[in-house]
Amino acid sequence: MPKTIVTAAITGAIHTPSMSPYLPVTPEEIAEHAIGAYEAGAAVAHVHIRNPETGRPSSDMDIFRDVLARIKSKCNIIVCTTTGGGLGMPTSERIKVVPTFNPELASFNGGSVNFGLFDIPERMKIEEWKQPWELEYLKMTEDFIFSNTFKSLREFARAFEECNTKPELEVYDVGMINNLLYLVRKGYLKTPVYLQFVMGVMGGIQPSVQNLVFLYDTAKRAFGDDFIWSVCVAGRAQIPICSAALAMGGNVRVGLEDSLYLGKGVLAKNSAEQVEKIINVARAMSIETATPDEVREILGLKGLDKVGY
Ligand code: KMH
Ligand code: ZN
Repeated sequence: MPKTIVTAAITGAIHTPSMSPYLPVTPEEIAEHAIGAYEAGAAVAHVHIRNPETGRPSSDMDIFRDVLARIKSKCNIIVCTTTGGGLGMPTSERIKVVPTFNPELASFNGGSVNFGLFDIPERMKIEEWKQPWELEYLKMTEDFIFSNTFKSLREFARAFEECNTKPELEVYDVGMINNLLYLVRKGYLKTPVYLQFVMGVMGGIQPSVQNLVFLYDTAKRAFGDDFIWSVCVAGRAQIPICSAALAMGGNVRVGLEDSLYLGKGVLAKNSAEQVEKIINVARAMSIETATPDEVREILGLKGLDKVGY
């Protein structure tokens, strides 16, 4: 049985500083959480960056450089840079991280979705907002399409190819598997593809074991044996659905990007705590987790000596 890939998504662009005091914001904090996730057993860190003063998702390449250098100076974790960026960022800003840093792995969003965060303020009952941008950022998503048109998918695929960056294909709903199959058939993406099933974003597929099996079966019909898959879950079903994925032979992603909690009513202090939790579940199932170098082998990555940071 191949070893399992554990990814930690460190800060993301869904949560805002008022939702948890533990959400990493500065380059130091983001790097420190990524290194902590590595020490806890994660082989991949999925990284977004934020404006260190306001905590707002950012596409500033100097901040990215700082974070990437800090992580690389301390460990050999694979960094999967985001090309999703922050909500409302133009695609031209989102892709820049790939040609600028030539990462080994980067997220590649598989289609458009009405990425709905507008319900979070009511659900979380936040009493005081630390930053003036937060509420508006969340509310505007009621009328916001996270745009990944076929034209931009083709352009993203070309940029990834030129930089020999492996795409981690984010699948927010089942139809996106067909978008990706189209890109493979046209020769824009190479197999084996690496799929990340993203469950629980409002506007996308909701987390359940049935839906996870549906995603897996659909991917199997599309790609045969030519795919590797992982799952991540926004919200409280993070650990339960990741546990189901482990039982199905899949790979898992946890981290504060997807859930701020460690358990009911308990905020996670960092992504490492969630990594530790899911690795304990894996151990209980006699599933071994892969080191960064083993994941490089599994995913066919070019290696840390070939990145541009
Ligand atoms: N920024 C979100 C809209 C990614 O990193 O590529 C989606 C996201 C995916 O976080
Ligand atoms: Zn992300």
